[in-house]
Amino acid sequence: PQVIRRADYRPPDWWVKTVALEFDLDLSATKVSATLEIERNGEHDRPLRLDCDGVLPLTLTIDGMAANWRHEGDQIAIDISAPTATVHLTTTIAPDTNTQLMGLFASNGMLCTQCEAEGFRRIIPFVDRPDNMAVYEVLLRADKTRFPVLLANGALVDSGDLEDGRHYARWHDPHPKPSYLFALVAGDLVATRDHFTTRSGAPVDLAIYVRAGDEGRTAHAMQALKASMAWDERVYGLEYDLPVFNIVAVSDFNMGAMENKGLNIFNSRYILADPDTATDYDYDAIEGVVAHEYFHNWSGNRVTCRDWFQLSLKEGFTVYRDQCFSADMGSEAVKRIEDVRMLRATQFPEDAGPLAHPIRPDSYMEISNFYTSTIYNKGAEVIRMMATMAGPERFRAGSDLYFQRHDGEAATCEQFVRAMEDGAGLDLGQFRHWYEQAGTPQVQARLEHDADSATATLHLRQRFSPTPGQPDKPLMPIPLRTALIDRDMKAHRGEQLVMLAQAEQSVTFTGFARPPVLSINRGFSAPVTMDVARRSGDLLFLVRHDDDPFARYEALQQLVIDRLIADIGEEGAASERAAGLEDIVSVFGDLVSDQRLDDSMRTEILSLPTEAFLGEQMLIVRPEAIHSARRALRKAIGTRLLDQWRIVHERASAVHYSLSREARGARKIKSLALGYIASSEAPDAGKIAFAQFASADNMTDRQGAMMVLASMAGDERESALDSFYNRYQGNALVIDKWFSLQTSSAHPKVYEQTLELIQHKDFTLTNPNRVRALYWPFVSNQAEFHHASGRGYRLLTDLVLRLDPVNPQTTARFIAPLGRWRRFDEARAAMMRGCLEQILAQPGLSKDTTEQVMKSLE
Ligand code: HT7
Ligand code: ZN
Repeated sequence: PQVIRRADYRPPDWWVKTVALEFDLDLSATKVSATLEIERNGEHDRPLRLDCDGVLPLTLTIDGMAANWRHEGDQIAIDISAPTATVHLTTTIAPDTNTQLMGLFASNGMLCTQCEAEGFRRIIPFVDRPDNMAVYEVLLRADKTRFPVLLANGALVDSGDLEDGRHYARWHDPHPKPSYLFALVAGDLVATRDHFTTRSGAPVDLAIYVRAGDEGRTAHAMQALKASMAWDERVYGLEYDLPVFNIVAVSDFNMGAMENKGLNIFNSRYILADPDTATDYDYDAIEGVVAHEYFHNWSGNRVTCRDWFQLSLKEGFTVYRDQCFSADMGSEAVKRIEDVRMLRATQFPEDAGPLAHPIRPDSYMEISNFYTSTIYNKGAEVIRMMATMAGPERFRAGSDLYFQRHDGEAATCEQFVRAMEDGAGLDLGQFRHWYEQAGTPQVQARLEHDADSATATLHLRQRFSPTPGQPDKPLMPIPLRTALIDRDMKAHRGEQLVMLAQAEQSVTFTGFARPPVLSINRGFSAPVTMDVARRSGDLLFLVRHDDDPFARYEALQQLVIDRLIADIGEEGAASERAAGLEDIVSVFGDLVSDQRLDDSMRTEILSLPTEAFLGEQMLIVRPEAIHSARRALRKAIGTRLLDQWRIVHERASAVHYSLSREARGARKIKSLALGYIASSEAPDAGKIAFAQFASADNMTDRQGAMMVLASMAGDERESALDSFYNRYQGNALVIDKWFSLQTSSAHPKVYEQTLELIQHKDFTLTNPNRVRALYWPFVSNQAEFHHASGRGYRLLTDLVLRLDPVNPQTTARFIAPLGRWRRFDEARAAMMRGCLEQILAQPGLSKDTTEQVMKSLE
């Protein structure tokens, strides 16, 4: 496939200024016509080039005269002599055969679009690039019975009936936008409606459209939408700018949601919730995604991206904004822990592997492959660092200037950084390397104490590992929130922001007669790995006394990681390891009843790192050893603290269901306690888990119990799984959970069960949610996926080969796990490479999958 390079950016030769679209909608043959007002960009005689993917014009006129076109790669070229022209073209497309779910596609009898990044060219040939911003008017015609609801961007300007049981709706969006923000929906949908009045007094009609029967599950999404609108006004001074804001939920969708102007389209899993079918985690995800898409109205739509290399301009900034929103809506500390856990689970491995890329990449083959954790989550961390360096007021001044300067434009990351420099008064010269450089920086820290001068000197170093195409890297400025904690007072004199900008740097703090304890990278102020030289006992001290909740969490995680890595490598004397275990059990025991913690935070702190994360800490991952060491530690914590876990479980079980913070915390700790009770192998564990399952009046408790049962042997497991399935048959989102519960379990027969599930009548390759629900937990189940026989790799290869012709975008996301072959022993690495080679040899393999496989083999 052709490589597209950032350095080759040139503005388009022709601008499309206005677009009038007409659709005669039909599941199998939709007729599309487009009238484009175009304008030559500068002095040249180059043709108008329109991007096409699977569609060609059936008719084409220029200023009313039939015109010729020719193929040039993935484009058609049309010679035009005048400086401006009216181009009219027509085509016909078949939404019901569009299994890629890009462009116009059918989902459960409705029609909808997905145009980001390059889907619009599957609807009509067009200048399909984000720097072409045009005003759209859209006329939709369809059968009134099958498609009673007709929606597009902007506001409805006209509607009415036509002959033969058809009707029409005309929509106009006054805001110039790139084609990737175009959307239409047609279907038999019901709306939940509400209103919002902007700070300036403008009324906005809000609606969430779902299939009949789902309307009782939209209240939480609507609440989240109104809260997001108010938050963006309060925190960023940004108001909504159309009289309507529509959301539509669809079941077949490649990603989470899409921020089309005035018509957001959502994967139904990020809209539909009620206590019986959605967990607390689902509720939070809905709140976060609704906010994310709403915030795009400014960070993405009003100011969009010049080209797709700038994707993090809108995605990194918008993720940062939605993270802050969710922190404000709930617990800042818990949200930070969740976000860092996600970054470490997804972005750190990506940044350390063959698919590593900077947050502003230099090249790509298929842009869909760049909707990555690096662009989104590391992108958000880069914005967060600027916010940390500037402080809230100056950061807001920077963002105000950015929106003022670039409103209505297609901008670049460099323009964002410049606005931050000018508005926030930051010098971001060296900081720009964060945009250019892939890989996670490694920071070493050591605190040296000098009793004579009563000083503590912090010695810091930064290091980088090479990443593909970047063998050497420049130094980066790394903001480290730091505190030195007095051992007696168990307090510090204030936190400092230490900027590590050189390869090695030392900072001296005065007034420390005794060596203090170092608390560094508090709140995870920089997305780096820390290697801190510590005195024995320091981590335990931090777990008990650090006033930064993230640092407390981090200290216990580190203590556990150190312990497990030592166990896996059988490092140190057995007696030392036993003493280490005593420390962990004892601190867990204290934290189970620590009054300073709420239950939600308590659950975070007392959760063990995943097997995959432990693997990340090792040069060569040893799946079986990790699995047994972690299991043994869980068993020890479960057994030694069994009485306490029982008390916690009972206490939490007495709390009635509500969405209050306390009740949610109780549900969270309840299932954690249940998990430890099960790990203790207490004879009544199955009975307790089944009782939680059977008496649950909400999905959080039911799923929490089911997760524990799914890993157990015995009748309770089968009976709970059957009852879960029978209760929710027909509810696709809950049946997704039923699949995931089984493929993520630690049951000894999980592989065989997964094979059976692939044959289950409810499994289908055409629904991305279902594919991800079954396969993703299996692939993330380290001990199973990396089974020494290679059967896990073969199972995934089989999926890739079957799914690629159906949905290449979803397929390509499954390549990364095989691409990690360098981190495994020779036998596993050879099998993983063999699978990649087998995939690459498949005739007709998509561009998406080819790019990921080629890079993984390099
Ligand atoms: N901006 C949206 C991206 C998106 C997307 C990209 C490729 C293929 C399908 C897609 N659906 C949505 C999502 C977001 O970040 O808000
Ligand atoms: Zn986004």
